[in-house]
Amino acid sequence: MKTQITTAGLLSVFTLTSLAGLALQGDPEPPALMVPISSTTAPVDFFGPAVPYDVPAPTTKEATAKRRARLAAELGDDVLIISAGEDIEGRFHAGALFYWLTGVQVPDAVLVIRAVDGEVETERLYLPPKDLSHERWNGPRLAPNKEAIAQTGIASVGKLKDWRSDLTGTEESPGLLTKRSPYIAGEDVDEFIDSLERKSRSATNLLRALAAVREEAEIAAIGAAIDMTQQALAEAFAVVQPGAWEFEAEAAIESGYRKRGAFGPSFPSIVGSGPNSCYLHYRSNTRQFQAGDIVVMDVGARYKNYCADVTRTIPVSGDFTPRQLEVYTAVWDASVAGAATLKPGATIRDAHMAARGVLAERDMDQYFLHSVGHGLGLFVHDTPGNRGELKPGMVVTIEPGVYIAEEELGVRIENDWLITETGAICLSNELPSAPDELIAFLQETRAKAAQKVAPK
Ligand SMILES: [Mn+2]
Repeated sequence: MKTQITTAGLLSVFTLTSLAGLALQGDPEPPALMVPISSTTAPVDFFGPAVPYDVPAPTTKEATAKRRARLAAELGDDVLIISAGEDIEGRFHAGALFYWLTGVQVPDAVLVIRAVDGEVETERLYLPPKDLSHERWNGPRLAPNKEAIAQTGIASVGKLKDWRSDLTGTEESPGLLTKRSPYIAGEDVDEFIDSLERKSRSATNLLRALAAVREEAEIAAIGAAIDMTQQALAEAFAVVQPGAWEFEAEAAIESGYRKRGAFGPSFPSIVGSGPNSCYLHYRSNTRQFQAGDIVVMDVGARYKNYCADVTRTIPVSGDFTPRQLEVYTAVWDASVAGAATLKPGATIRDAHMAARGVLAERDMDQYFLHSVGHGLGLFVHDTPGNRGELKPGMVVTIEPGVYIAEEELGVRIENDWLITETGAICLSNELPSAPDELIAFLQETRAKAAQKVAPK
């Protein structure tokens, strides 16, 4: 995406591809963004060296304080209990909604907020104790002390072992839990509340809805995740050749994220060639590419806790067969029709029906097996769902697909869109997806890669 978007900058964004140009139909003025984007990252460079991204952190203590205040307004007089989640394996990242509220990356940590009259009455972060032996093995970890209060801006911190007793209290000193229903999120807090036989409600949908209209810095982080995903896909384009393997393309993609500063993939990378192009969530990535195959790559980086989700489908041989082009063009036209519906007040379902209508005209709708898109941000599949109203500042994907198993021919095209006050702008349009532009870019990418490995 063009992250440097000003009113003038929008025009150049829209002229980049025909898909982005959609947002200008019947609209002589470039649409104003409700959320200005002021990131300083450069436009996507596909052929230069990989440079780590550095966009401002979206989850600062100032941002999380505002988010907790907005949450309290929704809680009224209720209590929210949310946990960071377990450190199961690999590199820990806290549950996205916990992190959104705290900016804290400590396994098992718990946040309790009690609201009164729609304002934060008590907020306390519970952390494991200072443990130098643990830190010797694993590195520094935030502990329950003044430093944690200063760093997080959360009014009070406690020891992890105390959060249950603080909630329930004793007969002499009543705890934080009121007779009203607490909102909860996280398995261990679920079990605890169950053990008290108190009624509770899941906090997940409430928090997702609160977070769905993204802040300026969140949009910049999503944009960076999308940009590095496009770059990583372009690098994989050069790897996809007859005789190479699906896992080699996967390795190029995930290396492409990491060397640019991403946490890693935001979901298991899908690289499905030939028959595997028709398995929607194929992820073993173990087949050897053959000339004439088509390959679906549905992938996305996670960066500063925000997700990208971009799909490109390319021919292994470097050009589509006539039949592949026919199907690809139908999916492309469906994606254009779907994206054209995006605007405040519309829904993903509207986009779905528009895309399905195009595929029905080509007699391909029976091969369209999933919804046309979803919200994107803290989660790969985020709010809004199919029927949630789109609002300026939301980010959604549009990803129609046609999967003809008997022909080993699956095609999916996925782009990410920011909803504006009057329509939407494409955040993933620097990596082409229109049929002609895609093939031209694929061939250019391979030619450049071949030059790099040519003997001197
Ligand atoms: Mn998707």
